[in-house]
Amino acid sequence: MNDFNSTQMGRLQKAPEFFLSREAMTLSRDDRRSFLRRAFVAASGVAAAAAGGRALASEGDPAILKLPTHSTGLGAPVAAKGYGTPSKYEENLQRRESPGLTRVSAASVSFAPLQGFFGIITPSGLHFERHHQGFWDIDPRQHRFMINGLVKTPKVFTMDDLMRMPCVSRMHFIECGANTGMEWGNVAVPTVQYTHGMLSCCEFTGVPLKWLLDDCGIDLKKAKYVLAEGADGSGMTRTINLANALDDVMVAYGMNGEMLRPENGYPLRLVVPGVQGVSWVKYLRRIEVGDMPYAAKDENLHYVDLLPDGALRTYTSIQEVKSVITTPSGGQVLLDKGFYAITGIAWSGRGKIRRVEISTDGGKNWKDARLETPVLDKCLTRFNFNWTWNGSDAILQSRATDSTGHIQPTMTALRAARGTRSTYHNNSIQSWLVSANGEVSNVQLA
Ligand SMILES: Nc1nc2c(c(=O)[nH]1)N[C@H]1C(S)=C(S)[C@@H](COP(=O)(O)O)O[C@H]1N2
Ligand SMILES: [Mo]
Repeated sequence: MNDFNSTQMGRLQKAPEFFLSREAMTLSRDDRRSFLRRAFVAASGVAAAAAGGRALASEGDPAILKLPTHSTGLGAPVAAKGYGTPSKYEENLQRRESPGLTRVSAASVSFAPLQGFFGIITPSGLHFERHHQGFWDIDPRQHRFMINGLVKTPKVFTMDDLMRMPCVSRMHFIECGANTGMEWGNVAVPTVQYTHGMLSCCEFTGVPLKWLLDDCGIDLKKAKYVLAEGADGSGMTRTINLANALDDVMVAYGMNGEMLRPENGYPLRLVVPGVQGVSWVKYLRRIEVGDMPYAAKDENLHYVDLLPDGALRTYTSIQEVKSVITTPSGGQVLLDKGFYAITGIAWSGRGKIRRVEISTDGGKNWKDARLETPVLDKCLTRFNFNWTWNGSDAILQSRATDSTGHIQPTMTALRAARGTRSTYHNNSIQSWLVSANGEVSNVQLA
């Protein structure tokens, strides 16, 4: 099953309204702008933008002068449910299925609302989803994990077996190889949620695969690859290089301090740092150690790049250096000229982010953004940049460089090398046009 159907996605261009609520769509244009101001202050951290706070006017601000009920009354004793939920004022912040993407039976995707995130950690309930055959909530007492193949002692582990072993916790990004796929064909989807939202970053907890392979007595003289297999019906099997398997790959049960969510592979998933999402096999039930690549279906047909001459590019799996500005980004509206904090995220499957540069003139001039800590291997890095908008058209771009020296290419450079027919592995520079009326849209530069 492919990650997208391009013709269906094409419709997105004509439906920029989907990210606005129904309420917003029925308001007049002026109302809509002020509505958006409120919506974005709440949902995406575009601060009461232009001024950065207002000087106290002589008549005062009723909102600060009046004592609200919450200052005089009794608050709720504890949250009603045993598990906390976000404020009702944040209900706009949701994962979304693309309205232009028809679900093919149970094969589906939901995109993470990157425009609303701070820092680098994706809240568990907003992690993107990609299911090739639907998702399950598997009873951990019934789940088994097996290691077989080129090992001295093949073993079957229960969740209890795994969870009493030594473990590690590490922060890593996961990105579907098809993330930003529509841009190849010049379909400028309207928001960063849809251009880059098959991306998330969490703290994962689990057992390094190497320790489990050692435990089973892996035959290091013969072993060259491992095969990872999921327990759902998607036939999700992936070949992983032994070098990765013995390095930072984890058999993980924890995500952001609690057990994995069902949609993200509960109770067990493979974490393959730096490698495209499809290799992060969910509902992990088996690792087989072998001496050849397994040539699984998704390694031959999908997640490979179609070159201009119609040939398929040799299979790749590392997610190359990439970045995107999340605010201001497509669909947002700047209300006034003046100061704005540009913010975004950068990542590389090869290591750390070394540098992020920002252009506000479509790539003519570049200036360094501030990288916020922590800056970790194969993890999102948050960047910020101070900008004063003069009120005329501006094209915002970010360009990341990683610790191996790789630099994000322009879309034009990437197309020159790889054509326009691919769906996968687009790590090019994203351009957001801020129009004089304040509206931000996705544009591709020639
Ligand atoms: N068992 C299983 N593992 C799977 C998949 C799946 O459908 N089944 N989808 C893969 C793909 S294509 C991606 S991008 C990631 C998505 O992980 P997420 O749903 O936790 O975001 O899981 C991968 N692992
Ligand atoms: Mo994917």
